[in-house]
Amino acid sequence: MFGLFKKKISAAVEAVSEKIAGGSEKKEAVSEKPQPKEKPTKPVVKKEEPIAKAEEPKAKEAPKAEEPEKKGILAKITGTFTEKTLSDDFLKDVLWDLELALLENNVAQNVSEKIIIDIKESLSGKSVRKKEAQEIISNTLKSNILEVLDLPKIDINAKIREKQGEPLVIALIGFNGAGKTTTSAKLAHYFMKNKHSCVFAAADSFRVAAIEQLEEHALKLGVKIIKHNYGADPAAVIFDACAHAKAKHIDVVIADTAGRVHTDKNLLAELEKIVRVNKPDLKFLVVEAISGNDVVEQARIFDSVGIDGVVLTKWDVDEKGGAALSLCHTLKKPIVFLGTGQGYDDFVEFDAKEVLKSVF
Ligand SMILES: Nc1nc2c(ncn2[C@@H]2O[C@H](COP(=O)(O)OP(=O)(O)O)[C@@H](O)[C@H]2O)c(=O)[nH]1
Ligand SMILES: [Mg+2]
Repeated sequence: MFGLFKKKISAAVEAVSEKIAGGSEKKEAVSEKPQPKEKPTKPVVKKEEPIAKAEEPKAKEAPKAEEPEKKGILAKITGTFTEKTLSDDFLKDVLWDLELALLENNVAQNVSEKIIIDIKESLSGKSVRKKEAQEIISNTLKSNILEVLDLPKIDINAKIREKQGEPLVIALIGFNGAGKTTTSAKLAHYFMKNKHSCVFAAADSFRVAAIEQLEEHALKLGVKIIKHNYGADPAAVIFDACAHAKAKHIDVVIADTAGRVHTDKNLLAELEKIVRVNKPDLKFLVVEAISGNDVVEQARIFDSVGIDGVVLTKWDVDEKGGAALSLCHTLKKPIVFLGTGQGYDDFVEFDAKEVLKSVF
């Protein structure tokens, strides 16, 4: 998980830490702490302090040219020579590389900005070596990512129990091709493994072959499917599936809805009707992990009907991870499952701490 994210972000942290460590020593890049002034014409020669003077006699040039280098190395080891502190301007420049890496991994701009501000605050006015810089940056990244991702979990199995005999109704919503039908099948497989019975509601009566696609899964999984004809009212299909589930004491109704383009007002109105009529217990937004920054816009539009959680699909295709951060930050709703392939078992419960462990 987060494979690419890990690779790219680790590389950026490494590079940025290197620059920051350099910046802790380079005068031109950072603000200087006031130091006791030395008279330039009369350097005080101490045994342990090397002399770095270009005006020295030529005969002594060779050994003296090496001395400042020695001093630099010694300073790096002891840390005593680092007298410059990191200025905000310098950090802003240097941390841009990290911000870019976050943006390239589809982390929404407001999320990456917050991360960078936090890192800047942790480093500002400090004088650090590479390892410390790396530690500060990694820890700030970790705490920020955890803060964004670690939202209260949805315990679906507990929700089924809470319904006390009534079916739990789950509606999957999202764009065409996001993976709603595949996720319907994976959910059914997941519930059956947990000894819960399911019924499908073929509520995508809009897209060509959508009903047949779900029927195929129903057949393979041995799950009953409630369907109407194409063009039928999807709210009515789900209503019938709920009635069937109640009559047959089925635990879960999984409603596979039509993929809707958020600019299509009719389809959104249809979704609102589904919610008004059937009051699903859980509305899961199904989103591809490969979505770019438009994921935030998608989430906001679909959240007009009230999203309870997210299923992030195609995690196996793209491990950037940024979409996960952006969605959680925008919706403040948890990612419930990750789709990790096309098989029924390629479906894992999302755990923020586990994900984080795999990144750092
Ligand atoms: N690699 C991969 N492919 C997926 C995943 N989920 C769905 N797909 C594929 O994405 C395509 C669209 O999925 P579908 O369920 O029809 O999307 P829908 O239009 O939202 O119902 C299909 O080819 C699926 O096999 C996933 O987690 N990983
Ligand atoms: Mg579909």
